[in-house]
Amino acid sequence: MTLRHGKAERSIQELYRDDPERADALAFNRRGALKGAALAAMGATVGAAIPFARTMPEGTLPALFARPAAAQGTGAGAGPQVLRMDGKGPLILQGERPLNAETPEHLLDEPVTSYANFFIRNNGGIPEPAGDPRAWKIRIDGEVNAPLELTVGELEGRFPVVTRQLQMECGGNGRSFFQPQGRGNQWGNGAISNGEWTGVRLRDVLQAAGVKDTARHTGHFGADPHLSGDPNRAAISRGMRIQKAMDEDTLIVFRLNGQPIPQVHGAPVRLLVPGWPGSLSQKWLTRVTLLAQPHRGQGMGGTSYRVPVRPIVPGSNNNGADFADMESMPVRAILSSHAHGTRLPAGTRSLDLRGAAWAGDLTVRAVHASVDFGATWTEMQVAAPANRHAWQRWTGRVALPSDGYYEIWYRGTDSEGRMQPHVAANWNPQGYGGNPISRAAILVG
Ligand SMILES: Nc1nc2c(c(=O)[nH]1)N[C@H]1C(S)=C(S)[C@@H](COP(=O)(O)O)O[C@H]1N2
Ligand SMILES: [Mo]
Repeated sequence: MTLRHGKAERSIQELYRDDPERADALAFNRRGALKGAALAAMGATVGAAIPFARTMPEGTLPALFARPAAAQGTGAGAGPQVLRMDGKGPLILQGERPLNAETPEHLLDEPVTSYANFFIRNNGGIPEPAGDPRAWKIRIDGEVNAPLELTVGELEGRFPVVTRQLQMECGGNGRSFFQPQGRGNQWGNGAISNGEWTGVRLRDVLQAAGVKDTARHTGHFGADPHLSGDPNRAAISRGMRIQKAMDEDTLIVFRLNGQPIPQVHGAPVRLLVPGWPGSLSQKWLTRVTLLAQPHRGQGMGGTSYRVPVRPIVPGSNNNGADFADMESMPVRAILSSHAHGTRLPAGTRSLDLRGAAWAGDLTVRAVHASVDFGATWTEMQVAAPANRHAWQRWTGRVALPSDGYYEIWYRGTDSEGRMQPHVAANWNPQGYGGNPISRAAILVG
């Protein structure tokens, strides 16, 4: 179906892509409601009648077209590139050098994320597997009374071993929702995992070395090579305030889901710093140093993992000098029961929805879903987390009045009452903290 636009006739989809404002003005006829020919055109383009056309918002691209091709498992246009790797599911390949892959939301349907569906985020190369994993050494130094060198075997023998479900989310999760685009992998909502990790508390290990009063920050080091091959450059080396290092859920882990950690996820040991940017969870861990000042490693300072304290003009240049480090990640809900672009049989009149939600160091108070473009919202049931810093699963049912094109909108609210916003807010050059309300397109009939 086409809309008249000057001399040329173009599909509304093309028009939305090339000139969204003009497309919107034409489709909505500048009266804020889809009517007549425009309604028919929009319906034909999305492939069905639109039962809630009355509340379809002007100025918002239909979800069917809005979600970037790389972030949708199905749907129109060039399909995403799929990761091919032993033991891994069909993750969305974000890049091969470094290797990065995102989990489509509908594959995050397991309460505990399996290796197959665990997203991959690398900044450098992947090191060769250790010959003897238990002999791998990590060093604790800096502002401590007595620097320590410990093998993985010693870690496991010397400190209490704990097993926890912990969510780990890339600091750039949701980056693709920013306008204009932020620099980096264009993640949808799928750079998140909730593994069952086994290890020892970082706190116990630091205390064994004797934490000096001067210790205020950590610095983390790993064995992965920088892409340039320069041995003097770190792929990534981040650090955090000592308070987070002393949290009982901040671990040095050596098992994922009861098995040795797979190589791509940081074997044989890594940090697991739940609720804060995933970049703090150093893989192939070799050293943690304690510092009086913030660490100055790769990925610290400037605009890296930092967000504006006062909003800046979207798209503007900013060196991030007065930004603040990202710490606890913002609330986000995912939908795992239905893939974006799913077609359901004619006559389907209700949907049983399922998903997960999390909110950094906080918990999730509520998840709501809407099938009428946000005019009304249905509260979902949100389960308690398996333990602190685990994600929370949610379920609920929504009613569909007739066949047609729907968008399932879903949004979380954290334990302090903060809700996911309508658009990615607090724009920043590298696109951190984008957690707008999500939308999945569903066709019935
Ligand atoms: N050594 C090392 N650790 C690292 C990284 C890396 O590139 N090198 N990437 C970080 C980032 S940005 C994220 S989001 C998580 C991803 O962990 P995963 O690949 O196991 O999912 O690892 C973090 N730890
Ligand atoms: Mo990340």
